[in-house]
Amino acid sequence: MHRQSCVASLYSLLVVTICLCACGDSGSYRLSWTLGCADARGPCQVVSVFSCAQVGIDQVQVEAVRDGKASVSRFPCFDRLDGAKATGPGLAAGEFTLNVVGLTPDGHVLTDAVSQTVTIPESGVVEVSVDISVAKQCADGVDNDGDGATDAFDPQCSSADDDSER
Ligand SMILES: [Ca+2]
Ligand SMILES: [Ca+2]
Repeated sequence: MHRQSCVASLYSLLVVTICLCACGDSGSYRLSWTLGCADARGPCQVVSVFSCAQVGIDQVQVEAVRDGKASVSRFPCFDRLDGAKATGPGLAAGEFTLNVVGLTPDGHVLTDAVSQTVTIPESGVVEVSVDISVAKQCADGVDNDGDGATDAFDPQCSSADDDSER
């Protein structure tokens, strides 16, 4: 009898613990991204790590801002399991502004921020998608034409604003 109730309480403790870890009581965002679809300068759909590497992006940084406070998360630009998608951290329910940028392999901000307002639910996720505009070819840290010279070192680049290494 005693053992049974002990097992029962252990079991309910386990259920509560699992629920605290897995259920949570906060929602988040589920973000998917494309690269340079809008201006037709990027690969648009991200199908591999190469889609990201060819425009110099290694990670996607998301800043979730509310009342001047920001929660910053970084995700791989292309995840082997998740692709060009990521689930954000637990956030309080309500309206947030998401500022999304692409980062270089050494963690510098490479792209202009794209901002989107979302309403985080009490639980579960709100689906969001953004199109990240890519950097100019002469400022993306990539040897775009494969001639061994990158950006300012490429004689074909007239300035950092030049969008062609060719
Ligand atoms: Ca380049
Ligand atoms: Ca080059």
